[in-house]
Amino acid sequence: MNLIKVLVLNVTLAVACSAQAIGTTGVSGDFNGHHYVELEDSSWGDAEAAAVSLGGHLVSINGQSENEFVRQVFGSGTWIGLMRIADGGDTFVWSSGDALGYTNWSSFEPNNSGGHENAVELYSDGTWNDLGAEQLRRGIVEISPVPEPSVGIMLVAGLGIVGAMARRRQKAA
Ligand SMILES: [Ca+2]
Ligand SMILES: [Ca+2]
Repeated sequence: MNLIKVLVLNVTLAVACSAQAIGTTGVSGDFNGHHYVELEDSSWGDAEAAAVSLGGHLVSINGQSENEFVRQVFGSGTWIGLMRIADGGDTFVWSSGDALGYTNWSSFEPNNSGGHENAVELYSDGTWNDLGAEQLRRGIVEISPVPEPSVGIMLVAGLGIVGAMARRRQKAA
């Protein structure tokens, strides 16, 4: 997890010579309880930094249905959260820290053309291509809901307090 953060930071620093706020396009959607927001064109590193500032990460596509949702709502020319962890390496990770399971590479991809294709974009057919992180694409942000204390937990805690008060009253009697 920390390693990923350091790597993301490295990519961010390498790509972002001048930090500038990346705006949103106004296109957004919801899938499986998660909220998705589209960013304006930027490098992959700037897009991931903007995603973090919005409380999420670039999208981690965890299955075919999520891939199809992203393709339909946001289309091609978009960054997803997948990144190559080392120049020339074969290992890709999600910037969110999600485990990499489902993949949907385009034919002959990832080809690492030129040796520095360390970021991943979505094609119009929903397949994936590794691409230089300095290229400009619309980042897709995935924001997971913040867990709230459940009613059940609050109820148990409340009963505990009532129980303690009852015991104290018994002792006093
Ligand atoms: Ca996801
Ligand atoms: Ca490629």
